[in-house]
Amino acid sequence: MSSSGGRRQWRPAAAGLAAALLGLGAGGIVAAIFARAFSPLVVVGSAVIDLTPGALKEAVIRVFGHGDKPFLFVVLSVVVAVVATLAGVLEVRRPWLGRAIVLAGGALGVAAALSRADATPLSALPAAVAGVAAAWALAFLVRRMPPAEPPRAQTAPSRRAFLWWSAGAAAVGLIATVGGQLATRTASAAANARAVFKLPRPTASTPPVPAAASFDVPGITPVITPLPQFYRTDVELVIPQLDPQQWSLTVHGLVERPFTLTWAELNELPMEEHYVTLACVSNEVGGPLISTAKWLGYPVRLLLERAGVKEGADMVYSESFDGYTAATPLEAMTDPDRASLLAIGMDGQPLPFARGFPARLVVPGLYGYVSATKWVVDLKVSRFADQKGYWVTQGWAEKAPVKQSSRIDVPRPGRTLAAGHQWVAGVAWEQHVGISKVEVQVDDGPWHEAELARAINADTWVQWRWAWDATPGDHQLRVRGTNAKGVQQTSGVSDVLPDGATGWHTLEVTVK
Ligand SMILES: Nc1nc2c(c(=O)[nH]1)N[C@H]1C(S)=C(S)[C@@H](COP(=O)(O)O)O[C@H]1N2
Ligand SMILES: [Mo]
Repeated sequence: MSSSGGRRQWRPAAAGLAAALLGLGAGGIVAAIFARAFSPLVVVGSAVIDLTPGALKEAVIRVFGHGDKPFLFVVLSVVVAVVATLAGVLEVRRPWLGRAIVLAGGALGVAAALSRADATPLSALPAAVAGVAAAWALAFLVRRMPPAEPPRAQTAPSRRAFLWWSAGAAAVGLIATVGGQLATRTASAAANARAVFKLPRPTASTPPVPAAASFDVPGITPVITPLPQFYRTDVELVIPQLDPQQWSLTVHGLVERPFTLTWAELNELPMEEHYVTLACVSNEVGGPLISTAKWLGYPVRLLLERAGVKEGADMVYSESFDGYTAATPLEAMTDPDRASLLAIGMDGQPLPFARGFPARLVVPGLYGYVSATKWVVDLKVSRFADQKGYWVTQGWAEKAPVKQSSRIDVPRPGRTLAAGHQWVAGVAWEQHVGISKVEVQVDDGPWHEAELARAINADTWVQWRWAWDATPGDHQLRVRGTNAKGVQQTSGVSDVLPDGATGWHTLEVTVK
């Protein structure tokens, strides 16, 4: 049980781990006070996201869905634990070697923090404090480590003291970590601002969702997605909380009259309301990364008119406060028949923080990665030949109109159903084009035309249902749509990369 350093083997590991916890806790507290969103693990995690190749990133999102960020934290925690253990073991063998590793970890955190687009010098403080505190704690604990074969009489108290110091450091670190998290989440200026913000009334309001838009079929996807169920994809590791007083939007680039719009100015502008279905390019056939909301905002077209777009431009390059970018075709933003919005409201509320508060883009008919920039602060009129958006640099397509698709929501795959009447139902979409027909096939039988609900507009999905007289046995159900131009949804299967999945959604059920 003795290591060559003459210490029990678990003790160096315990010292390393306790020191790491203490350091992370100290960093978390400093972050909560001085630099929200720059706690050490978060900045390293964000850097990892940035450095991960696009395909791997997509694979992780596909496997873990909304759990992609918890997964990243688990991986990071394991890495930190392994390195901390190693630092403990090495520090015992050679003083300063472990501390050097810990300080190098802190330096890595500092570099990661300063690499963020929204970093200030203060952003480096949490990781720096974490590194120094962990190094100091490591030396402190190793000094209190009892030798392996001390005189018998002194063994018990000395061992116990080490145990207490280690456990104490670890506990303080954990409490500080949790405390830092709680402090970060509550009572920020942004949270207060959002809480008191009264959404302006739309000057052009849309009629309420017609009753005929919804079928009374248990389990069918509601036409308007309840906010907590609205899919979410973004690269931001912690949800940004921008103070609208600090927010502004600059419109510049290939324009005659560049300008900057403040939050107060934006709220004076006449707002429009539109129902729009937003979709992620990473949505597999039959997948969940698509949702619908009522958006409130100011037409981007009018912002561009005010700026005066110059000859030769074909793209609008939007940037979020932290450097995320998207390149959107100019014509989608200037078309008076397309409700491209600088949105500030969602379903009658200010945008939730996770949705881009105070403002984001919503462009009907284009996948979110080329259009729906959240926390948007900059619109640069540009040319596709000159600049690429974030995901396009990772191998995704430059132009990404939403592809026609349809999904079976009822019954769920793998279900066992009773014979007789069963609804087969779901949603179909091709935003900004619309759907004219949906058909369902059982096994290799004929295609049956489903009943279509009333579409709210061509920018939203539409519900469909078909009454199935289910017969006992194992069955395969399949759906396909036809768009408003008469074009049938392709049966050709393609992957989500580079510009969206295609194919007919197919699932199996058992009828008893
Ligand atoms: N700032 C920022 N905006 C972003 C993204 C992002 O990662 N960061 N992701 C885009 C992608 S890929 C999609 S599909 C939509 C998703 O919007 P939602 O999370 O509100 O559903 O936001 C877009 N806007
Ligand atoms: Mo997306």
